[in-house]
Amino acid sequence: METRSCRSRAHPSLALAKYWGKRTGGINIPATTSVAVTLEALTTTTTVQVHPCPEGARPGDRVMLDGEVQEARRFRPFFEELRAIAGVRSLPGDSCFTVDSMNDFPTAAGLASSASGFAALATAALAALSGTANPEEVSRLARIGSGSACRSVYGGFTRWEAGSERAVQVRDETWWPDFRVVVLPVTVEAKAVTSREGMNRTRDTSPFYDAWVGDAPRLAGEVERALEERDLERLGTAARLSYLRMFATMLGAEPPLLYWLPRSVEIIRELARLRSRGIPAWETMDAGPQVKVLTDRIHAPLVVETFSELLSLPAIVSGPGPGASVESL
Ligand code: 2P0
Repeated sequence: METRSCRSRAHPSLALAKYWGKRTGGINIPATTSVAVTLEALTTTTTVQVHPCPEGARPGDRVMLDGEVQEARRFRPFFEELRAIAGVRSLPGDSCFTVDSMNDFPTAAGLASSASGFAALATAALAALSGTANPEEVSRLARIGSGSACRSVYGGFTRWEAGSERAVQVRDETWWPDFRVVVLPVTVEAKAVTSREGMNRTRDTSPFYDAWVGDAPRLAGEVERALEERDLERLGTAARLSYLRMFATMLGAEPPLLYWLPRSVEIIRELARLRSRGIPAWETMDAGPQVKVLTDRIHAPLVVETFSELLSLPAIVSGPGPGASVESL
């Protein structure tokens, strides 16, 4: 076979209602329904080459991320699934994959780099193999690499139902043009405990886990209704409950998980003061110390200005962005 290559782009998926916990009996099958926004201002660009496997080196796939070779084990289930899809479709599944991926933002620090990373990888790999990338198939494949990646395949606002193998789009990126997320990076350091390990530890040891899972559908429904109404206060209030309950559950794990830094807490407290003055700004956080603020186009500059001195990197302001796409084939 000849070598074929494809370049793709994808953006991270920021959960407004959180995915935290996996069901057993599948790979990355979520225990909670998550609802998310795809962030235009952060981008992963990935090139995949499909080529004959090198002699004596099976499976022979190679992944570079921001110029560094990645541990093969993390990618094995993904490539196994990709080869299975290729087999079913009579595509050249005995080939090997060489991946070169770049993020224009800090990797593995709680900015959802694995979401955009696997969405871009699944898009480019399927397009390189078959010439096209059907979003349903891409979303299912991306999930094998990293759960939240199945949401990044779609633009705008997305839902990934508990128990589901893929995400769906709720509203596209034109639905709420004034919606903004301000990302406040308080550190550039990679997190100490991966989301995967953290989720499993929480499920296996936190006495609060069942309550978290039981409450999650109601919060996801509330977030979706707020999106439908473009009601920022309702959305921000529900998103805060979702992330704080997620962290409450993590704090109950053994050993406990605490991703926050003092600066994260400083920002959370200052945002409460801004809201008491009528500024619409509600925070959410993920498996890392960075704070993301849900606000609107008019107030985003004030949020940036308020926190600029506390940050390790400049704040990033983002609107809802498009789904993963093929750049060149
Ligand atoms: C989310 N996070 O909904 C949640 C909220 C972090 C906190 O999805 O094990 O990298 O690959 O399925 O998707 C981060 O976890 O975890 C995540 P895996 P993933 O965005």
